[in-house]
Amino acid sequence: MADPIAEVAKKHPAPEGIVYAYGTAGFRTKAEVLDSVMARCGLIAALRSRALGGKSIGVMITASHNPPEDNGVKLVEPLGNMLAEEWEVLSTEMANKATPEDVSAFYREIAERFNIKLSTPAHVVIGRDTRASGARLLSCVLDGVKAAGAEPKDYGFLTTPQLHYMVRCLNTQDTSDAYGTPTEPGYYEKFSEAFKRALGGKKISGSLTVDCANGVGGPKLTELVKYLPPKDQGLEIFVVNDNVIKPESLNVECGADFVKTNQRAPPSSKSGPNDRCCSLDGDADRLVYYFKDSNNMFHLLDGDRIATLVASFLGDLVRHSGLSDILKLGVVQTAYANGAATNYVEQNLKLTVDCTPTGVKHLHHAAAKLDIGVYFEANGHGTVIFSAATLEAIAKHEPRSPAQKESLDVLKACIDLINQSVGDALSDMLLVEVVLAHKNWGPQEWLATYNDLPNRLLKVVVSDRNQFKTTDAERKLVKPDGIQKQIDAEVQKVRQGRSFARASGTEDAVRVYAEAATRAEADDLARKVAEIVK
Ligand code: 16G
Ligand code: ZN
Repeated sequence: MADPIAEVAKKHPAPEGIVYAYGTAGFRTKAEVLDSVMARCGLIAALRSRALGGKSIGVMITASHNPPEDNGVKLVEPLGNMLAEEWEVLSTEMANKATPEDVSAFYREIAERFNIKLSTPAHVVIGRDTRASGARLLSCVLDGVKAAGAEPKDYGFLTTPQLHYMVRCLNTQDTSDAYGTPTEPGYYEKFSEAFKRALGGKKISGSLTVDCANGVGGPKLTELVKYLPPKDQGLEIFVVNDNVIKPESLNVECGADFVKTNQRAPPSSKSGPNDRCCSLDGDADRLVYYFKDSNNMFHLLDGDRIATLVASFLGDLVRHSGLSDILKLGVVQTAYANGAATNYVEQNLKLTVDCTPTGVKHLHHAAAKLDIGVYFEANGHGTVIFSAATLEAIAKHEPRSPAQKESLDVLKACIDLINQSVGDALSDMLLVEVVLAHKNWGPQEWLATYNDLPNRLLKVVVSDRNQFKTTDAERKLVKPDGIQKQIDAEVQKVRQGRSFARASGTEDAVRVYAEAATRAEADDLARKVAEIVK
């Protein structure tokens, strides 16, 4: 009898000489060499579903902010979390098997190792961004899923957070933790309804221009807007850079990564002084805000700013609801967070700050240990998570005054407004708008909360980035020997200096970050540290 696993591996052979790795954001590389990886991810997803008794596992086909010719894939756990680490390793091993027979043997080996009965029903849920290669890669995933005898559910185009949402909804349906209706209208209804409640009758001043990176966020935001309150009672949104008909324009001169990296608005931007603007990335899981002041100066309000804004607001709500004795709020950042942001959270907001290595899963893990964990990377990835005990305490809490009730109602609405399955640029954006409306702030007031230290990020090409080993949440190098000492010596020479170097998880390079009291000192420090690691 034919072996369907070997057959599908034969249909999508692995190109020779390429070593694949399931990295911080799944597999990601040039789309033309991903067919075999996609088919094998279909197999792994089916096995993972079976290992969890048939729960739905997500497969998202996207390369986020990467150029249009790239693509990638990541797997999503039943509640919307990132794939368990052990299964990342299995995925890598599967992707690198040489022959169809090796693939088939490894498939059976995994089943044996985890006591998986291959006759158990399996469910795999798939979404993709708008890249030209998406349709072909989807068919490869479907081939893998079907070869494994699993049932695929293809949602077509979705943002990454929408796919996470669908997975969580499907797995919680008909339980007391039901997250929502696993459909696109279900998603828009849930978040727009929470947005209305969270606004609590407050007015939003001015409009918001949203740059969608010419990616999947564009059409999805246009759809979401239809569910939001009419603009005179809610928010006027202008959707720009939403051309998904021309996939070669994805992330080109626009999007959150462009704005954060270049520290400037997309060249196509026509916004005027003090107009609120924000940018999504190619799969709408990153968000940054910005504006031009009356002198035409550009100001970025990045992930650090979103974290501080949201933490200050949620902290106030917890206090004003009468919950501050029992609920502790904390902020989780990475070493890339601006020192001024860290300082502001500790000194002004009087909240704890944890620092973790780069990558959503590390921040998420640390935030999950808090009652209310606000986590954002400076690049705009992030969300807020509430522990089960926190949700219960909030649900049970009896307000002692109308003012407490009002705060409690807004707090509850915010919980519903924040996508609990993963960081979501669309939901984060609505949350920022709610906070600004309650504080009656424009971008200027938001910016005025603290002054960023000038900083510089450099990419250094080295002969072997794997030599660079870090400790202390990537803030110190332990290898190569002696380098950290030299970095420390340079840091000492500038005012308010801080610098670190780490191997990138997504590119073949070492990244150097430096900040200091002045632009000249920050630039100089970055250059010196780059020289040291070179
Ligand atoms: C991945 C991570 C992102 C991180 C980036 C760092 C996820 C979903 N994505 O894109 O959070 O900021 O890698 O890239 O975790 P780097 O290692 O090249 O600096
Ligand atoms: Zn992304």
